[in-house]
Amino acid sequence: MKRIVFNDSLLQSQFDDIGYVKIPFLDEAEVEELLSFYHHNESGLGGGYHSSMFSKSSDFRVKTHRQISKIIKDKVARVLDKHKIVICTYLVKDPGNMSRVGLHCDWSLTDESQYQSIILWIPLCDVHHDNGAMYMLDGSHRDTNSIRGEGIEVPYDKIPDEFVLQNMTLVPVKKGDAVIFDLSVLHCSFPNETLHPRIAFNVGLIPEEAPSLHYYIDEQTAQGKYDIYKAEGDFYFKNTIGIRPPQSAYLESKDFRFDGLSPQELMEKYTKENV
Ligand SMILES: O=C(O)CCC(=O)C(=O)O
Repeated sequence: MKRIVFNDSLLQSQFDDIGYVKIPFLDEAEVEELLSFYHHNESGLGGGYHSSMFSKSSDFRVKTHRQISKIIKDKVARVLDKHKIVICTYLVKDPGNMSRVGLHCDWSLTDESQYQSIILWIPLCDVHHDNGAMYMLDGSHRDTNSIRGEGIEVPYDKIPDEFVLQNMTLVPVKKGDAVIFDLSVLHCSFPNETLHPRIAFNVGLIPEEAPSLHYYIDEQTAQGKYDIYKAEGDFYFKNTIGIRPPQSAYLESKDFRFDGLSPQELMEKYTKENV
């Protein structure tokens, strides 16, 4: 059995059941401080959907991480049972059709055969379907693949919108409230159809005692394997997504096995009349 995530047993049982919870988190002043930081620091990104994790400026990535961590860390310690912050990033949906986020699970941040990787996702404005609230597939953390990472295909993005709209849960969120989810829950969000950017941020977390890992595949990876890098300290700030991390962080390569349901099996299992 995996170790507990939440200090509160009711939250833990909801999290175990559907893979996520929604709770009040930031106060008004903290929301304003994070918005002001975002507006006063240049990420070099814009248009559609953009995450500060993809900023070419390592300085911006570090500053963002430090600013968000400073504001959330005490609350994280109250809500979660001894977890450490791996990376904090802004997630912005500019108005328009290019801001869709397809159906996916997030990268594993540690060895998920032993620990859970989780995300805290907090919007800095109220969110609903029209400006990019998330849809979650309740319980899907039990059925998706556990080895996820850079260059590793998550095959669920071809699942049609009708399936999402009919079988997944829309999670509207008030500004400053948090959705905390297991990274293996399937989720997505539709384009921002309003006139205002939707600014949110997320924070990746793992248990304090868990190793921080980055899984990676590219054409240099041996056939049928995936490469594992140690992602401690400033790994996500010194290295750029899309470029193989340095040899100094390399740990080992293992056989890759897709251990989740196929998209077809998943749709059959989670179509409401079959649940
Ligand atoms: O910000 C969004 O709309 C999607 C967020 C997301 O997919 C994530 O945090 O993994």
